[in-house]
Amino acid sequence: MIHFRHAIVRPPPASFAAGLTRADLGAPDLALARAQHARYCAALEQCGLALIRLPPDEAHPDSCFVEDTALLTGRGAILLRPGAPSRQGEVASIAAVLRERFDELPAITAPGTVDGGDVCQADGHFLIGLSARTNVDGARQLQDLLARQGFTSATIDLGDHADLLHLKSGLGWLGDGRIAAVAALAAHPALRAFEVIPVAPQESYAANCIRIGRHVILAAGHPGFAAAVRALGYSVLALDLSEFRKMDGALTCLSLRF
Ligand code: CIR
Repeated sequence: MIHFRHAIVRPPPASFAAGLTRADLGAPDLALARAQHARYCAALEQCGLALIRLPPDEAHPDSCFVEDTALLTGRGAILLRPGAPSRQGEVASIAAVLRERFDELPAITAPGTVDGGDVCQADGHFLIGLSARTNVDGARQLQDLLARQGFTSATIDLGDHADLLHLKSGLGWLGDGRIAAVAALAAHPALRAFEVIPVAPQESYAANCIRIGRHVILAAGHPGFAAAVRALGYSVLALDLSEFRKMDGALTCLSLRF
């Protein structure tokens, strides 16, 4: 999807630095993270979205990464089950918000696990990454639930790409049949039907981008990819995400758009 009206967001809690990370970039600065989050929210509003702002969830250091808890497809909502045990408690408060807006709320159940960061919607088709967070059982459950909503789907095994935490750490839907992808994923058969916009190795963090209407939000500091996106005719909004990157987070994970 590229047309959204709403987004659910939640600022980083005071416990943010205690979250999970594999990045070796040092501890995040909470005040700067909150300022970057505020700028992120402003960018979503600039793209025309109405924000549903949840209070910080102190019990869950990674709770600002709301994307991993649910999937909103344009045809319905699905509750996910994050692969990291420390994050599974994040789902309940998101479920309460979604229950007010969606009549049905099916859920991924144990032993299945799915992180939203492993799910990339490309119009009527979904790409699902099999990763350290999303297992085969969870992916199968998700594929069944998506089929009931009339969507097709395919899986991409990230087993050989340990540097990618999630599928969307390495690719992003640009709309118009286009997917931005790092070299490790660009030639995957599951992407054959799409026009792949390559993301250079030194700019791989930029692959996680968000298309909304005529805008593409991307991480600042990636001039090559920004120029490629502009050349496609999109308007680029570049945001500094340094403090979220320290916690293995990127753009898409900071909101649930619908
Ligand atoms: C985690 O490891 O779960 C968080 N520190 C980062 C999650 C980022 N989520 C995403 O990219 N969808």
